[in-house]
Order: sequence, then structure tokens, then C-alpha cells
Amino acid sequence: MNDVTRLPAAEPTGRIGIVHLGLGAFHRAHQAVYLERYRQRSGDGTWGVSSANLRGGVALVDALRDADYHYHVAEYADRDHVTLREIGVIEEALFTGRDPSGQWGRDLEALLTRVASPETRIVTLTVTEKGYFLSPAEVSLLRDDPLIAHDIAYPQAPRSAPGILVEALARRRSAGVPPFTVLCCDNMPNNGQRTRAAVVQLAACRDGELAAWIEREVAFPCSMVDRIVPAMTKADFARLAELGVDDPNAVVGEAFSQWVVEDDFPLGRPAWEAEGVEMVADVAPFETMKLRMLNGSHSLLAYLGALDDIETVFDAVSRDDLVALLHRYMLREAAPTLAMPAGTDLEGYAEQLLYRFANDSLRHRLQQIAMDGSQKLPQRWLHGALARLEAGGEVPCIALGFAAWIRYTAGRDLHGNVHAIDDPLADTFALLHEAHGEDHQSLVLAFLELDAVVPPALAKHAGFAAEVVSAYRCLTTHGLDAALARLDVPT
Ligand code: NAI
Ligand code: CS2
Repeated sequence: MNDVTRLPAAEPTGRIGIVHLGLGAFHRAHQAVYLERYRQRSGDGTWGVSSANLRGGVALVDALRDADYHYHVAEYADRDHVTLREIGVIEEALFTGRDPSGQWGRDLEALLTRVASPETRIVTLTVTEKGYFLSPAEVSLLRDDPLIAHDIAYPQAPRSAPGILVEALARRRSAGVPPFTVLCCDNMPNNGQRTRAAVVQLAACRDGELAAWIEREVAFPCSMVDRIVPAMTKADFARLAELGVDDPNAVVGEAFSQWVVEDDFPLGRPAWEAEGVEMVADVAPFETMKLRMLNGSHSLLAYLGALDDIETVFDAVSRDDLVALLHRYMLREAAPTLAMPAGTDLEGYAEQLLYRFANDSLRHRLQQIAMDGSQKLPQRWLHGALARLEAGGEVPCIALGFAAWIRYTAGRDLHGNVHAIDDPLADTFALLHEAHGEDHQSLVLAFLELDAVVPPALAKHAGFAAEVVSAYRCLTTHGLDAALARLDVPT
């Protein structure tokens, strides 16, 4: 390591203006970094963060408390250049999920009190796509999901993120406190509007007037977030220990970071623009670009690579044929579907993405990206595929990716190695594989009929179905190299 920059944390202020739901790796390495930089530069101490885990992650909450809420973020430009940043802006950590003994809601009242407090002006979220309990293809609340059914039955003791937002907003409304702004930071299209839909639909199950008030009064700006922050590995901790950082709460990410936010914060916000946050009127073009080009490429690598025992994004882009596939996918299938502001250089963006994927200091496991495919594929591939086909184009890369996803959901790679399927629809996938077995055509058609995932017009597109069936056949019979060769990308 040649170049290590060490940056200490600012002093805590005890003043909390933001509550975050979803204290995961990404929150610690993205939003918290912007806020730490803002606090240090501006001296404004009013935007401390209370961060909560609603599902899993009790150990992290407790470990952060034990460390006085200080932790490190290692930002790697490459193997030789790292910035080690100490973060102190998270000033409280709470846990409201089910603890290992089966008890729910340890810090729920503390969280609800915090969110209902007039000091809280913004609530941010990174609870993953499935944490909104919306059907991925449509924007309708999954009322039958056990957690949502619980929150409908017991709205004052909520367990889901939408449930916590509804109860906190109800408390503010009855106390005459104006509502906080809800800022979704998950990788979803129109993420603010989707969050609003989940919250309003859940509120309507409890009180129509509350739902109408939320719809009218609460701001749900959209945002596009970007920084590659893989789950920590033992090797990451060992590498940090060599740099003198012995921190169980540390996270490692790339040096690159981007945040584009719709500027709609009625109760105010930090002056994020000074830290490089792009405050804009309309996030949609940037969000769609990132989801289809970056995340769409990630998912292609995830399913194709994981089927051939490739471990990480770095390993995958060390293969020329997979890089060629990404070029072709980004420039010929994703970019033509985007309507970007004048002057946006999509070829340059694609090159930059390939450069970021080749960061030799990140061990971004393909199995991590492969999880929750049912929640990710509509926005990453399927809406774009439909748009491209309707415009008379072709989508062989997406068809191959979709075939790989179907094969991946069988829980075995092309060499027979078993992997777990981490997806809310995992049981449905297992039933489909059991019912259709080796009948490739009927298996593919059954997956295309999953209307929670596949837009109906795409499912009905005979050309797309045929392309997925041939790709599936080639992939499962002849392997990855042959499936890529069939697409005419170099092997
Ligand atoms: P992580 O695995 O470290 O943390 C996941 C977080 O989501 C935890 O706080 C967990 O408690 C919460 N969660 C999961 N399911 C939930 C549910 N059903 N209800 C409530 N909370 C739930 O993952 P990480 O890296 O923090 O990523 C989280 C999300 O952040 C991603 O799904 C994505 O939308 C967004 N993101 C992540 C990036 C990354 O590179 N890690 C980059 C850009 C966005
Ligand atoms: C990845 C993203 O896990 C995934 O599905 O595609 O988390 C990706 O790393 C980020 O969106 C990068 O900003």
C-alpha cells in the first residue's frame, strides 16, 4: 500500500435531524460519509443520524453502541490508494426487528419517539427492494405478506418500514407536527414514488384521512445512489488490520460515489451540494441510466458468472468475453432505451463502469448481487427489454441473462455445485423447477408468466420467449463459453 490518507471523525453533537431505516453497509459508506463531510466542512451539527435495523443486524447495532458509534470507511481507488475515514455522524443505533430469542421490537418505542420528534426533519431508507413490500412489477402493496398483515392488524406496533413510517406520521399529525421528508435511497425506479405508494396504501388500511394527509403533505423525493460497497469479507478485515484499523464495524467500498437527489425538502436539508450531491428537479433519467447500465450489467455478470463458478465482479471482468458482453448489452440494449439530458455521454459512462468493475481492491461477490432477482430484474432488464423490442430492436443479452437467472434459481450451477436462493419468491421458483424439470420450453414459459416480475407485454412477446428458450438450451447443454459465442462476442 503506497498511499493511505487518514481522516478523523468530527466531534459528536447529540443533535439528530435524520433517522435512517436500514443500517447496512451501504448507509455506512454512502449517506453517512456525505453527512460526515458536510458536518466537518460546515460545522453544522444539527444533522446527526439515528440509524435503525428493522430486520437482522442486531449485532451491528450493539457493536456500534460499544464503539461509541465510531467506525471506519475504507475508500479504495485501487490496491495502492485508500482513504481511511472515521465516521461519527451516526449518533444512535436502534434495533426493532426480531432478536435471536424471538422477541420483536426491542427499541421500537425509542425509534417511533425519535421519528415523531420535531427535531427529525428527514427519514432516509436503505431497506433493500423487498423492504417496501410492493409487487416488483407493479406498485401495489403486498397486503397478504405476514409482516404487512401484522402492521395492518397492529398499526401501533409496526414491524415493516412502511408500517414504521405510517405510525410515525400518524403521531406527528395528531401532535400537529409537520411531516418529515422521506428520502428513499434504495435501487428502485421512481424510488420516492414507490415509497409513497407503499406508505399511502398501508395508511389507507388504517385511516383514509391519514392516507389522504400523507399523500397531500409528505414529500417523497426520488434519489439515485451509487457507490459499490460489497459485503465485508474476512480478507477485508485482515487488510484493514494491516493498516492499523481493528474495527468490526468497518466497511470497504470504492472511491467513486454519486448521489442525485430531487430537491424537495419542506423542513430543510443539509447543504449537500457542497459535498458533490447533485440536487436536481428530476432524477428519473439518471436513475434509469444507472439501474439499466450499472445494475443491469451487474446482474448479467451475477447470473452468468455464478453459473460458471466465477466468484467476484473483478474475476468476471477479467474475462474478455464477459467484458464484450457488457459492452454489447450497455451500448446496444440499455443505452438506446434511455432519454438523457443533452450532452450525456453514455459511451463514456459505460467505459467508466467497466473501469469501476475492474477495481482490484473490491471482492464483490456475484452471489451477493444475485440475491433478490425477482425484486431487481424488472427495473434492471425487463422494462428496458420491452421498450427496446417495441422500438424494433433486439435484446439477446437480456434474453441470455434471463435464461441464466432461471437456471440460477434451480439452486445448482452448471457444474452441479449447490447455492442458496435468497429471494422472496424462492419457494415459487422451487415449485416451478419441480413441475417443469428438464422441459426447457415449458420452464421458460412458466417463468415468463410470473407477472409479479415480468411485464405482461414482454411475457407475450413470442420472439423474446423463443430467444430465452434457445439461450437456456445452449447455456445448460453447452455451457457459458458456447452461450457467449452464440451471441457473437469474442471468447
Ligand atoms: P446490507 O446487507 O449491508 O444491509 C441490508 C439492510 O437492509 C440491513 O439494514 C437490513 O436490516 C435491511 N433489510 C433487509 N431486508 C429488509 C426488510 N425486509 N425490511 C427492512 N429492512 C430490511 O446491504 P447494503 O449494502 O446496505 O444494501 C442495502 C441496499 O442499499 C441495497 O438493496 C440497495 O437498494 C442499496 N444500495 C446498495 C449499494 C451497495 O453497493 N451495497 C449501492 C447502491 C444502493
Ligand atoms: C448491486 C448493487 O447488489 C447489487 O445488486 O448491483 O448494489 C450495486 O453494487 C450498487 O447499486 C452500486 O451503486
